[in-house]
Amino acid sequence: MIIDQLVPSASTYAADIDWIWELIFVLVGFWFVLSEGVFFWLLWKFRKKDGQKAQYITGELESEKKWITYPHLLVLVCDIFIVYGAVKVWYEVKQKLPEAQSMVRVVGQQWAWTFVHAGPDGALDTADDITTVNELRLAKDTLYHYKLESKDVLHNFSVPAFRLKQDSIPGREITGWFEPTLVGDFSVQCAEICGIGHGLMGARVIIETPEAHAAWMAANSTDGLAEATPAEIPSTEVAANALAISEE
Ligand SMILES: [Cu+2]
Repeated sequence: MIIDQLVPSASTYAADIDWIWELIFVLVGFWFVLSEGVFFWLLWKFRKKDGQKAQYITGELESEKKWITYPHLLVLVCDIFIVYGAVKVWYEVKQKLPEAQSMVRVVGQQWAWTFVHAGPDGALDTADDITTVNELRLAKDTLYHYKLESKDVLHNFSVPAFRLKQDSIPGREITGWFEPTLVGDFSVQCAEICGIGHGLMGARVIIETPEAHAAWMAANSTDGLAEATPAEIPSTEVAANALAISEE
């Protein structure tokens, strides 16, 4: 409600993340405004007055302590709602791994993102994979698994429009998922300080209709190139080719 006014929500779980964010915002916001309001009202009400000596209160009497105890209990009740909502959303987004329709490998390095698209066969590490730099191409309404890696230091694959933020860790392959729901061009960022070029480590995610995406795959997959040159293409040449494609 509040967030998608500012950042478009372009994945199936964006609304779940927004919901828990807004629940926390409303509950914490209510107590913040109330407590700050009472605080400044008390400062004003009991301000220094001529001829009136300040009282020393230890706060040990029941009649004084209740001003802390009762609000504290009410805040704890709010915590139950937040914990319940957080576990529910975490389970839906991070614990569940719905079946993939396609795959993409995401590799962070100082300071760029490399995306290996599965290509027409939907599987990684096959001849028809398409490699691009700083440009992730996806089809709308397709469930992707991503395999997130890092070549050097900690990075963080952040796609605000998906409400996705995941650390990439050298030596590990982290699997997650997303399903784009909106055709468009959205930003990808690195959300983990990773060196002097961290701020330049931006990329784009381009979500197309399944038809347009299939046409892009057909035009760029090495299968198409293999048809033109039946000899096996060395992998370095494939990557160089993909780079040229991404720069077009
Ligand atoms: Cu980075």
